[in-house]
Formats: sequence, C-alpha cells, structure tokens
Amino acid sequence: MLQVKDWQHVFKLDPNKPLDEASLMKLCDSGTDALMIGGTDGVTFEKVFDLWDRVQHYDITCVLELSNLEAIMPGFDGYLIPTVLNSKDKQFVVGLHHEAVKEYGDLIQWDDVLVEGYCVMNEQAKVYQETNCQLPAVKDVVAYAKIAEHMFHLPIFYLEYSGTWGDPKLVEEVSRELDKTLLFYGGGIESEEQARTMKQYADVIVVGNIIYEDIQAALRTVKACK
Ligand code: 1GP
Repeated sequence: MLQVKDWQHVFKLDPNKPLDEASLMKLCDSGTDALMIGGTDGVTFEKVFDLWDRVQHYDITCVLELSNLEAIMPGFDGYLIPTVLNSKDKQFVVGLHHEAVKEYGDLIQWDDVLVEGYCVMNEQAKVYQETNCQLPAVKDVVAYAKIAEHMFHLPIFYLEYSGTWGDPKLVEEVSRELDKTLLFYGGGIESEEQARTMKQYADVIVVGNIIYEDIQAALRTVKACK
C-alpha cells in the first residue's frame, strides 16, 4: 500500500529531461523520501520506462505521477493521479481518469493509487496552460482546499507553482485548512532556506527544476526537511 503520510521531501524527475547517472545516484542517496516521476510534455512510455529501469538499481521509493494515458506502466511503488481542481476543462478534473479506468480498471491495484487535488498557481507554467487553468484568488484556493479535505476526502492537496516561487502566506493559510489531507508544495525551491520556509507549512515539499540546473543546490534542499 502506498504510504505518503511520513514523507517530508520528494524529488520530481522529468522523463523528458536528461539526467546523468552520477546525479541520479546522488538523488537516490540524498535522504529524500521518494522520487516522483512526472512531467507535462514529452512524457512517453519509453522515457518513463527508461527512468524507472535506472531507478531500480537503488533502494528508494519511486512513484509515477500520471499526466497522460500513454505513459501508464506497471512496476512503480505507487501512482499519483492529479485532478486539477482549478482547470476549466472537465478532462483534467475527471475526464482522463474516466478513460483510464474504462481501459485499465480491472488491472489497477487501488491500494497503490492516490489522487492529488492540484491547484495550479503559476500562469506561465506549462501545466497551467496545458490543463487550461483559471487563476484562483486566495479565497478560491482556500475553498478548493476545503473541498479536497471535506467533500472529496482527497489524500493530497498540491499547491503547484511549478517553475516559480510561491507565496508562503498562502501556503500557511491553506495549511490551516487541512487536517487529514496532506499539503504538498512545489515550485521554485532552489535553496535550503526556501525549502525550510515552505516546509514550515507544507507537509511535503516537491523539488524539480533545480535538479537539472544545480544538483548540489537540489541536494541541499533535503537537509531542510530532516
Ligand atoms: C513541479 O511542483 C514541482 O511539478 C516542482 O516545481 O520544478 O519549480 O521545482 P519546480
């Protein structure tokens, strides 16, 4: 059964970006709680398989965050399924999910699957544009968090600033709304200090881009969560 409640920190690896073996080894040995494999574009079955295969040499939890039907593959320790709460397009809220379950429903190990209620906050991010989002005001974000916790009982609410640094005050406000639902924060974390700032409020911080820009800086973000 996929357990995320003890996670503090995860690295998100983009199958569409090259990562040398030495860097992958450092990430796996860093003390992070898991590797999350996921991205917005260019995510193909071959690229996901290649990364999964390389990670098998290391002792680390590795989960797949699904962004399209093409990249679904068995073998991961768990599967995170985003539902984009501030998307204007039903496709990204429940549509792709419906297609996937129609096709693969009998094969899914439901204990390994967790749904993430995404709230995407960066208008410039690919994920914002691809999933046709609407920028929520603070009160909207708080309402989405309440929906995630009290109406849909989602295990995860993911405040996604992908590519840019978010607003710690908003993360704090959202954290006050959530009790059972875990708060994931991702976006623009490039230093230990930034990781520590968001970790005060978020249960789990997600570190992505900096892996590909400065591996040492990426590794230092783990320290802030331990
Ligand atoms: C992206 O939330 C993650 O989906 C992490 O964001 O790439 O900006 O670190 P960054």
